[in-house]
Amino acid sequence: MAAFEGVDYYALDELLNDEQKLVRDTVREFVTDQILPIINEHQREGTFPEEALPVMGEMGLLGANLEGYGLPGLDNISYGLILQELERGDSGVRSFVSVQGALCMYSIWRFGSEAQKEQWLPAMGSGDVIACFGLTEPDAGSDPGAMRTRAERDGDEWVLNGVKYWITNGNMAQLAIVWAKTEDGIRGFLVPTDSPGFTANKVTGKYSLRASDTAELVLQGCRIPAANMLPDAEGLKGPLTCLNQARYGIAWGAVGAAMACYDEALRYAKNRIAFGRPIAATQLMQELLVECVTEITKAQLMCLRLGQLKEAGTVTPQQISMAKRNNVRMALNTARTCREILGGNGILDDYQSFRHMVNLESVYTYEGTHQIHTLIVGHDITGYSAFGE
Ligand code: TGC
Ligand code: FAD
Repeated sequence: MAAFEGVDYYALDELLNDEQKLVRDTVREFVTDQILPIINEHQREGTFPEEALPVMGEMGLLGANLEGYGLPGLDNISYGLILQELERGDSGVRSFVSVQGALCMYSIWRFGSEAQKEQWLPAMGSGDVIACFGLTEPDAGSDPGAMRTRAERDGDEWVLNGVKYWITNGNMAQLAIVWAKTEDGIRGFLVPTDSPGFTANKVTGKYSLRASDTAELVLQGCRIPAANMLPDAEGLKGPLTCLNQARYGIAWGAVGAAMACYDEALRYAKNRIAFGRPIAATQLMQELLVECVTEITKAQLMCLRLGQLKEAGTVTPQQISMAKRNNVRMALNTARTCREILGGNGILDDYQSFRHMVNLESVYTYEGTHQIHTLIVGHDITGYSAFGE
């Protein structure tokens, strides 16, 4: 099969500079050569492709838009293109990079002390230390302010008690960033996973994001040094600020998943003969394909503009919510449509659309569900909050 060339109906490549195109093409090649050949095996086994990790570290894909501490400091459009290409491979691989870079490294980079930054950021950038981000709990997902995990000061230590659930990278991680309630409100804690009282358990039975490590974190009298609190994150605003980084990347990543499905369905439709001619020559299949390419193009435009606003430092969380909401729904719809174009073959793992489709069900739900992003934008445009009471 011919190599993947991307989807660029509006000549958007002309809006990218040479460095951005080089970054995009390098990651595209990495995904073609090193992720796609192994992804089905991991999908079947329910394992994260750890063999790709050292390469991702060497390539500078972890925390790629952060500066200092040996990190690449790329612009935000290059960063978005990296996530687009990774999710063209698999949402689980993009998830790993989002959690490591946008949630965990960013938490320390933005809210950590100088000593914390020096201790952790270079090792996280190279992939030598893997981290996870524990915000959600079994009974507090969309409403993280309802969390029950508590941290209490005991002399020179913090003692943490509680359960975090659905935590990406949680079993692989050497470091957990745990958000917990204290006497002074919600604070973030750096919890080495070999701390006494810390356990991670694998979440099993997933249909979706099978090539991603998902865990329950149990903190039972878990003791960490007092110096392990992030000094500059106070209240729910701390973790939510990190979520803005990750949601930005997901808006780009979803486009990559949709591009993979569309590319596959278009090639298939041109080659699949029914009633004596390619199904691509039928009006009904053309309608489906045109809908896909149009929606992908609109999402690409949204990403580029969002990237410009982020580069300018003026982007709002609500603008990011709009792009996460739109692009993930677009990708899920595109994956379903492409699966349909593949007919019966669409349910086989010889093809990618079904895997992307089931993965995107998780992406639709995590980092703020579709409904939560509707309410965030709804609040912004009307001035009325429709959350809760
Ligand atoms: P609310 O009263 O609206 O806000 C509390 C404080 O936070 C501030 N804030 C933000 N700050 C920065 N960025 C944002 N996006 C912010 N949204 C709100 C807000 O200004 C306020 O500040 P202050 O100073 O007044 O205290 O909060 P609420 O309790 O009403 O709840 C609403 C909210 C925002 C929590 C809800 O809309 C929401 O976003 N829920 C979704 C939770 C979520 O996204 N969880 C994700 C967990 S991590 C994950 O899923 C990783 S998946 C793996 C991968 O990424 O690949
Ligand atoms: P709930 O909050 O219980 O929502 C259930 C339904 O109710 C949803 O459809 C929701 O949209 C709707 N709903 C809720 N409130 C309202 C409302 N006010 N109005 C209208 N509808 C509403 N979390 C982490 O902290 N770290 C991670 O690394 C992480 N990784 C994840 C990986 C995977 C594979 C998955 C599936 C989840 C992950 N999460 C992670 C958790 C994720 O962020 C939550 O699942 C998500 O925020 C939704 O929370 P919930 O599952 O508790 O659903």
